[in-house]
Amino acid sequence: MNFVIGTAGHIDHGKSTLITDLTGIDPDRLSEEKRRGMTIDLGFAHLRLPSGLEIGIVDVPGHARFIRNMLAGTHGLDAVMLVIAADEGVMPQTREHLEIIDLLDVRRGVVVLSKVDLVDAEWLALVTSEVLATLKGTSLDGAPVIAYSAVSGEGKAELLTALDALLEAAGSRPDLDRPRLPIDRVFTMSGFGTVATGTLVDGSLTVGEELEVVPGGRTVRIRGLQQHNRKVETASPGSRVAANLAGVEKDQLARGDVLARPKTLSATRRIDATVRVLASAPQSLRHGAELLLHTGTSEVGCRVILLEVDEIVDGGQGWVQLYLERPIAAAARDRFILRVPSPSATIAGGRFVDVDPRKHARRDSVVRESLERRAAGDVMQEELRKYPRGVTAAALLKATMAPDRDVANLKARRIGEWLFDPGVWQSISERAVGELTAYHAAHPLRAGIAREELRSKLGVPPGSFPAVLKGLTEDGRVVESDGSLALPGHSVELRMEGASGPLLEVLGRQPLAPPSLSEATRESGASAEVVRALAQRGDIVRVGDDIAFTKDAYETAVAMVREIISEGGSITVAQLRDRMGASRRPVLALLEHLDSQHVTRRVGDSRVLR
Ligand SMILES: Nc1nc2c(ncn2[C@@H]2O[C@H](COP(=O)(O)OP(=O)(O)O)[C@@H](O)[C@H]2O)c(=O)[nH]1
Ligand SMILES: [Mg+2]
Repeated sequence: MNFVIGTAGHIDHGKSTLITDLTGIDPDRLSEEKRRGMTIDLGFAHLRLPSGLEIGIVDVPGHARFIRNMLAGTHGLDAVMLVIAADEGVMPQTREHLEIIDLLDVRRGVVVLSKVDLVDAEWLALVTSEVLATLKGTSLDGAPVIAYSAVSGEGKAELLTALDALLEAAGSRPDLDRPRLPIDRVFTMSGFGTVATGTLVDGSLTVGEELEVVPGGRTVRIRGLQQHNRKVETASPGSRVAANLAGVEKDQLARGDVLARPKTLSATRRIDATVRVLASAPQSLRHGAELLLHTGTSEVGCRVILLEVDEIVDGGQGWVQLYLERPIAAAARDRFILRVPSPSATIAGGRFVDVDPRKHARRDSVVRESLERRAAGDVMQEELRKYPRGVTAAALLKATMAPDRDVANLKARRIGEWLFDPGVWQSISERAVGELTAYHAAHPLRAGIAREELRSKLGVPPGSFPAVLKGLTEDGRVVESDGSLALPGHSVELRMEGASGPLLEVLGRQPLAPPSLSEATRESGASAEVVRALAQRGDIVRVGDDIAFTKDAYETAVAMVREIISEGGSITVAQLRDRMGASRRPVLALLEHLDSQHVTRRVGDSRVLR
């Protein structure tokens, strides 16, 4: 099992010292950090707990100016150590970090009351009660509070035992087989090239596999993997990972980018979310507010559309649509924080429910109900409803980041890889039947509508139309023959009685020397529909645009052709004309038609059999 824990707390309260004391690793790795004695960016270490469990540790800066770095380090934590110096007590970033932990819903943690060597028992009791009051109502309410000193060693053993107990209760991370590595650091190592690090979620990574950088779409390959400074072949979810990458330069990657399997994760600029405004927020959340959105390791400017109200006041909750300045990788259920850029302050946070939504009308109860169903866990069923022309299982998984098994549990009409919401499928079926009914009424002598014509009438894209047609056929709504589509009960023959007789009679008067088709239709009064229907049924054979034979005459003429060729080796237009007693036009048309049917082949002025 893999776990990652992080620090939180006000500057100078002893977070980095604690990490060094626990692990022997100084998390302040930048020279500027060493010079100023202050954490600026994230630091990383690892530790073996008394139980034998090996865990990753992320150390964050406490300074208010570096909150964005703290936020990048706090995503994906299994547990947090909130460090509060006993001599100073609760300070501004103690509160702000606690608020962020609460909004990100990190529910496991310990409070380390540090520097206890500097205070007496009376003061310690006072600070302890202040701390307990501060935790009240937050996700860390009830967390153990451990008095600790890096100088005397007091509390260290107790802290390690407490961490073991916390993680034992945590259980392993979900493995959806769709790994995401939100990058928190990129650097180059001589001899290796580009290395990206992060806390891996939702799946495993293996050396050699190809990944996509989201957003951007660049393809990279994993050349090597490390966990806690050791080479591994596979890294599993919930672990700190350093990935050595081929196919990318250091400056082509940045914190906030996410590595994922190709085509499994989308970048988005519009997100529906549920949001909670902090009770202590310095301002309410207003419709149209321009704020900073932090999620995973990324940070992006956004505009907040309040879907139900004009303002959410301190402590309130609501539905929002976020418009981002640029696309970021995001998945439904991911947590986020909203901050005011200046004066810098955290005001709200929440959870994404739809990372590929439409624009919504405000105060629309249908939208709200759909969001409520999504938030209640029906993410995939709700996602399916968004596709009025069907969607593939792969696309649904990408849009929701839900586990594969959710596909099997969907209420859906399934046709191969394609899925249709039951309501959507009913509407497609009804529209198809309506279109066919109308088409048969308008063209009673046609066998049916062309595939492409029905497709465009239904507005179904070429990609899913074969599936739609298969489903309609399976449901007994449509029958297909010779490339045209009809209602199962449709029959041309019944409606042809009376209409076809005169034309057949005109063509049959001198069957081997028929008049032109235009003359014959004029004389018989037959419509183009009748001609088409007769040809489709095989009662007449059209050998040219304006020439048709009755079925019997055509067969007789073909037999004559074969006979003449078998007697003399070949046939000319003149020979056949004499035999049929016809004019040149129908004879020439017939021979050309036989050429095109690969019955005969032209050699000079005569023809031979193929
Ligand atoms: N007396 C005493 N000083 C400490 C203790 N822990 C940290 N310090 C000092 O407090 C200062 C800030 O510590 P640091 O770990 O950098 O705090 P951070 O900003 O929270 O990471 C340093 O000068 C440390 O030596 C402790 O347990 N006792
Ligand atoms: Mg520090």
